[in-house]
Amino acid sequence: MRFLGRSWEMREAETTPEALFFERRRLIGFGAGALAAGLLGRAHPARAAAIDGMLPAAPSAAFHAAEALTPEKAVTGYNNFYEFGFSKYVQSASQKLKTSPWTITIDGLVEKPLTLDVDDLLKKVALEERIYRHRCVEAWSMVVPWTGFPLAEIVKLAEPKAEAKYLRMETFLDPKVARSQNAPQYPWPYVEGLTMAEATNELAFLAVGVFGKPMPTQNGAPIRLVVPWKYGFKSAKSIVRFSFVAKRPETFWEALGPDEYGFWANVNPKVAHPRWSQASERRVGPEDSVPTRLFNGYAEQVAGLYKGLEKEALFM
Ligand SMILES: Nc1nc2c(c(=O)[nH]1)N[C@H]1C(S)=C(S)[C@@H](COP(=O)(O)O)O[C@H]1N2
Ligand SMILES: [Mo]
Repeated sequence: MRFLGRSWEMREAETTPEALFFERRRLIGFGAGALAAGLLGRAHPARAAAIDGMLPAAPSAAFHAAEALTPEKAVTGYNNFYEFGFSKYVQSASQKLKTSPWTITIDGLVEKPLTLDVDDLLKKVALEERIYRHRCVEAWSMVVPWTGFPLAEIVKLAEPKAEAKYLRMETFLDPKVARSQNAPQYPWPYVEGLTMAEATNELAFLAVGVFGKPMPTQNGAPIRLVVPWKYGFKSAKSIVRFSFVAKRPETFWEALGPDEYGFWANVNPKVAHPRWSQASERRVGPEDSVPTRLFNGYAEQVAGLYKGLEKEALFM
């Protein structure tokens, strides 16, 4: 779906830096069969999900932003969700993903492995609305009211063993509904990871709604990560598995381009991406340029996580 004439679309063509990177990596095209499957797939009828009756959630007193919210149409109409295509306009293609029922597996080095539907997970947590800045590595940003619960709740439920050092998160894998997943040169499914200290930081959030409504598919329904001090690619969408592991997981983007999209990916205006500056960012909607802030303005909450790690590429 396009929002032709909107200011945030006028600024650029369909391809943006991350997408261009994808294109450069593309060695073989999509097979005709895969393309046909994508075109012929039909949207699933919506099924009543628990989240429908749980919104709107109370606004968080602690987590808000002084900035104006990004227009809802921009947040839900200008997305990165490469499973559904390399442009920003994946709203329509993503509707093929059936997001209810939705099974989530919590496994790995834990006392309490768990497989449950997202609806049952929602019964175990309290929802709140938090307004967070969202900064894509491509140097655009938004201010978004997410509804969800702390990622730390997953850690509490799972009771990780002492050997668990990282939390690995995995997006769904279904090439029949996600056209790009037919491209074998990419390391699908999308994987992201955090250290245990990051995963239990108060800012780390699992979002199930936005603007007081259930999460639209293109934003990562039914459940997606939001880690606002990191570049947007860390915030994996449509998660099906949380695994507690001993070794740092290799992430999707690290596997594709370790020199451009690293594991830590903390926002820093002083550390340029190899192909562009990160000093400022474009606020989608008003289209103004604002200075980028260290840790996206969340240094107070997260700077302490990185003491002793100064030798690592923390800002890539
Ligand atoms: N599974 C998955 N998660 C993903 C992505 C993706 O392509 N696939 N894109 C990431 C990137 S690059 C960004 S900037 C944000 C975009 O989130 P939004 O579309 O809700 O703004 O999602 C992140 N999570
Ligand atoms: Mo991004």
